[in-house]
Amino acid sequence: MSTERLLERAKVAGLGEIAEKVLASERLSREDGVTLYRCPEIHVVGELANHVRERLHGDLAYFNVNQHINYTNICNKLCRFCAFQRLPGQEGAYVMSPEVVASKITEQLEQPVTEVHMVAGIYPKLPYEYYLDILRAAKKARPSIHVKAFTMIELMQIARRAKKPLREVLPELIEAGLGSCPGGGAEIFADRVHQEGYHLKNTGDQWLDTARIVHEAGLRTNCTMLHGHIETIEERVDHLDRLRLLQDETGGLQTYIPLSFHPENTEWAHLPGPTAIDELRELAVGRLMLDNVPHIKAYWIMLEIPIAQLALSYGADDVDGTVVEERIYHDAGASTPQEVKRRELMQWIQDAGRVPVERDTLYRVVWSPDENLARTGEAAPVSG
Ligand code: V47
Repeated sequence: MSTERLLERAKVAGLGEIAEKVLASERLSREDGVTLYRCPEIHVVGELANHVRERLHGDLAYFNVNQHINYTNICNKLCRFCAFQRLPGQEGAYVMSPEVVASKITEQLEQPVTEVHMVAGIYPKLPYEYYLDILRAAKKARPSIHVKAFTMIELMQIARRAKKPLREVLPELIEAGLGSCPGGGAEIFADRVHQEGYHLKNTGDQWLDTARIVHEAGLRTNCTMLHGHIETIEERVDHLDRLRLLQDETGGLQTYIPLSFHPENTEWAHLPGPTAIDELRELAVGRLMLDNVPHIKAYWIMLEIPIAQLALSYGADDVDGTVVEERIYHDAGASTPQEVKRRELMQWIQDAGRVPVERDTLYRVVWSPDENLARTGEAAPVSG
């Protein structure tokens, strides 16, 4: 769509001033964020986000060939939104030994997996050595694999068990194989929501302080926001603004992933959860507000495939990966398939009118239909 047409449509939707800022690559204010959330013209919000997405990435849409391993579901944080957690001894509770982690990885050796994504509950009995051992086991099973592991709350727990400051623990985790960190566990930073929904977990400030230390240690992380439960629009805008300020400081955030609340089997099962339109708006507002985060991920496992396809025209440029075995969303009612093959992911992206590019965890090109891209290995700008 031409910029004139986009501006015209935005003016009719009451988004004229915001559109002018977007076209001039100017930062949006918190008030602009609230306006975007309240605007009934969701398609115009999406068109603005698509403009930014195409300015940054053209028609490219990224995916990777990855594998998720949730090494334990035992957790003492009792988050009200979570269906995955179990108490020690409860039916279904498990902890994977380093050998089991290794065997999950060797089972996939025939597949061109480049990343293992490892996150889990907080089980205080696990010793510091356990975390080093699962990293080592993963790297030994497949030396070329990039290990993206441990959310900020897990890192806080690991440092507690190591009885050392995180700054001293991170080099040891890196030595054992840690390559980057996922973005989960941020939820909504606002204290009100923290108190009501997950008061035993890290606060918003602790999440941000931990991510700052991780970035300073040279690791990149992703970031998330769990939406569609008890949070207000203003609390979502506050969350996005605080992520944006962290990124101004460190440049360490690679990808933002809005996580849609799945209510089934949780203490918040009475809440309806977000609609498909809410999910598309969340991706679009994320793209528009987080002007300094290079990538926006539409996590297909959580969204369902048709919404992930639409999302590629609502600000998202990434759909995550092949995943293999997912528990957090399936325990909370997700009905998406557990595993998709590389070829299927590429076909969905093509069917959505985008050009699939296989990336590694750090957004270097693994495969692209464009030989130049594939040769240089430069997928997309990653700031910092
Ligand atoms: O930390 C838990 C959230 C996260 C529910 O970094 C729930 O590339 C919705 O962070 N409904 C795990 N959300 C998923 C995650 C993630 C996924 C894909 C890629 C990346 C990445 C990160 O999911 C948890 C929590 O914030 N969560 N329960 C639920 N019922």
